[in-house]
Amino acid sequence: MIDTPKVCLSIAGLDPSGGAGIVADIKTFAAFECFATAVVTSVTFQNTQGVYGAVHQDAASIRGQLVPVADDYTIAATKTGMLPTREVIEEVAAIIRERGLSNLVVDPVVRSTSGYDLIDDAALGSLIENLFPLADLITPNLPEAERIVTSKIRTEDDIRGAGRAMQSLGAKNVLIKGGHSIEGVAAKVARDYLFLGDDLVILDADYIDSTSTHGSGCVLAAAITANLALGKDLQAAVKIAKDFVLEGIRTAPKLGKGNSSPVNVGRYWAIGRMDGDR
Ligand code: PXL
Repeated sequence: MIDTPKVCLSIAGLDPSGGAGIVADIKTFAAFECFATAVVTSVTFQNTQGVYGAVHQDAASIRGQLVPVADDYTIAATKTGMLPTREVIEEVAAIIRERGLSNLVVDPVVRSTSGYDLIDDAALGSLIENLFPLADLITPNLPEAERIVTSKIRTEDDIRGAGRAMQSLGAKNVLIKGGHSIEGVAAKVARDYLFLGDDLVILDADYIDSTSTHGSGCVLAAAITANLALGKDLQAAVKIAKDFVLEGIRTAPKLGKGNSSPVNVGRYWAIGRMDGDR
């Protein structure tokens, strides 16, 4: 008998080139042997060379996609990624509240690596107001954290201030990613800061100098989501996810002609290395 898998839900944008967004999330859920479900918030036009446009969904589309899935399955954990408009955010938040969806990871996607704005200012305010209080974890990178707290982050003191500021905006726990460009942190260290309630856990790994990082934020948040679905606590889930992304950058297949090549998302190390010899 095959065990019933944990169902994970991604509410995110479609990157048809497969590096980021829901395609990356689905592959990541599958890598951890979770059952992937997905609600599309925006259809983007992109490849490894750039982002060329997007057609956003409206509230009726979000509700139309999400409610039948929530009616039918027990959703063990949910991740949100690109939520392009205030309308989409308000509907997503309303349904999460109505359905009591727990184990919620909010990746506050603001702009693509190539500099395309994936969300407008009104939407960012709504994301903070409506989704931060529902999230078990938010996962901003440095530019996202700067835009959320509206100040520059240069030092570890700034990071601490930003993490606590985001908690006071309603986020219970905050993971600020990408401390390798912070003053006083060695350039070879990829340092992330996990604000876990009143605690701060510093997570260090070797920094890999690579452009094959397209989708790394999506994969990290999706891997955390999958591990929460599997019953891991937040700190353990973040550590496993960080290992998974680093391995994904290290073994990236260098696909595409552009500068933003996707990370590798594979079952091999998710299951094989973390859980022994299954
Ligand atoms: O990595 C941020 C991101 C999230 N979601 C979608 C994206 C991107 C970046 O390009 O396209 C759909």
